[in-house]
Amino acid sequence: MKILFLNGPNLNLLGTREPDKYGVQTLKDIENYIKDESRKLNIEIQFYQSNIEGELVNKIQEAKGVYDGIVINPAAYTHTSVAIRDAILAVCIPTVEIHLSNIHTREDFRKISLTAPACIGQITGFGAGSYKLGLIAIKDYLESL
Ligand code: CA2
Repeated sequence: MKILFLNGPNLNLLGTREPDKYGVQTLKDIENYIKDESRKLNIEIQFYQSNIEGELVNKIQEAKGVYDGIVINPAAYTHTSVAIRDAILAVCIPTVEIHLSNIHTREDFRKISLTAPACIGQITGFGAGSYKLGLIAIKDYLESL
């Protein structure tokens, strides 16, 4: 099983600012944690971060035929990106949306996700744990097919 983890804008800053909202771990720390977990589950993963919407769209398109599932934290693009939503729908790869913070308890504009309706489900508010829960969710979903 091959899973692609995608990370949107500013997540490269994790662990350096706003630890109250997003925790103290860097994205590299989370990647290492998820790599350890995926090894135990015999899952191959790739981690990718971009601040550029089109690069995330390209990665989703390129995942077709290569990855069985996608776990995505689209970050701010969650609330704005029709392009990412359309790309997820176009490739027909089962996708789980994840967030570190609980977007439903924050500002009104964060409560709306344009990307979640293209996904099989959304996990939000468990910090770095959302990445592990995303891994388990996509694995269970793919095994149930
Ligand atoms: O809670 C999440 O995972 C978010 O996707 C994080 C995004 C935010 O726009 C979404 O509404 C919810 C923000 C990621 C920015 O991360 C930073 C990390 C450190 C310092 C500044 C920003």
